[in-house]
Amino acid sequence: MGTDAEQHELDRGALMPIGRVVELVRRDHPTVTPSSLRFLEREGLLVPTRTPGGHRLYSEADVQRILQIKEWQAHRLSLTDIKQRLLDRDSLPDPTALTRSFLDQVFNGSVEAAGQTILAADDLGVPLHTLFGDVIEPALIEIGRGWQHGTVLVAQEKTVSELARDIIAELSLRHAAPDPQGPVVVAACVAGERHELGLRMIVGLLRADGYQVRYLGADVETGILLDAVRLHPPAAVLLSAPLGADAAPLEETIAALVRERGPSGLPHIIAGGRMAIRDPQRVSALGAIPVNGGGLRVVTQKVMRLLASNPIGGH
Ligand code: B12
Repeated sequence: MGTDAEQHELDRGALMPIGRVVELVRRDHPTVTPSSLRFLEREGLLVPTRTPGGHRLYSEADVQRILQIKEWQAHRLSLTDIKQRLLDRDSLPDPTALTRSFLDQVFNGSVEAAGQTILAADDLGVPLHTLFGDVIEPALIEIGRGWQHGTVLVAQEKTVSELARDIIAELSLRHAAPDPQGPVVVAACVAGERHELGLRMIVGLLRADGYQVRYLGADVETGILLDAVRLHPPAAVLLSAPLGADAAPLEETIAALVRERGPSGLPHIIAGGRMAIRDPQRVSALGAIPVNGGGLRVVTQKVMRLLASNPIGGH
């Protein structure tokens, strides 16, 4: 769980000197030194840019690459295997092409092969937020468009969304790194909301970032959510709320949380989903923080920032 300043540094694509990179990588791999980075470079695994004066500068992609190499080394992969994996990864299609090949396989080939396409990209170290935000989310949006225009049957749409659900579940488990001291988050789609894949992916990214998430799934009645809140007092509750004239499920859920915890003991209540996109004012008026816009990656960053500022059990 990095600081805001670090995230900002990575977000704006700043190039970093070797000392800064060592500092960042050491958080997960304490034995890293400037000379071990220079070794990776001599082995041809890494090519930092150079200032006119010859100093090495590393991009965010370089840092991610180093983290990946270190992880593979921790799993005792040989340098030869690591080189091969990096070569395979470098020759992977970009996320847009991966989305295309995933959908082509679902429609014209086998569902299992489509799933393996994404899992293989994960094996090669494509970041989870890329697989979720740049591959799976666009695939689902495209399916929705096809369904709306009558070119995709409901049966096809369901096949893709069920497959996406399986993949998201598998990747979330692979990457979960819960910090036992870290904050607990309860997440659910309110009653009536069956679109759960967006929240499921956010949950996966939070788990990978150390959060302990109790995820309850789609269409969750208020009483069930309250039981989860009693069992695992959360620092935040994430709710997905549908669009529609009826705001009652969200309103009822928030009112029940207020009764349960009292206004001063309330966790952050963060609401996303269609209602937060179309009518954020209404979400605020109901007592939740609306989070919307910019796609999965941006939405998850916004949630993480809110969680980091949480007054209850924050970190
Ligand atoms: C798969 C799907 C379904 C599946 C859902 C399966 C599942 N397990 O989730 C099923 C078959 C159940 C379904 C049903 C329906 N669907 Co549907 N569905 C989709 C589809 C194709 C993909 C949804 C998806 O996962 N998208 C990808 C995720 C990542 O995006 P997302 O859900 O919008 O989430 C984003 C944000 O909202 C946010 N977010 C979501 N939850 C949360 C929670 C928090 C806390 C935060 C911070 C953020 C957040 O995170 C994401 C960031 O980008 C979309 C098409 C589309 N454009 O999305 C249609 C779509 C959403 N469905 C639609 C419709 C109309 C329906 C039905 C009414 C159809 C019907 N007549 O029965 C029902 C309603 C069911 C219900 N009661 O909820 C419309 C909605 C139109 C609108 N006005 O908003 C869409 C847009 C299709 C279309 N093009 O018209 N659907």
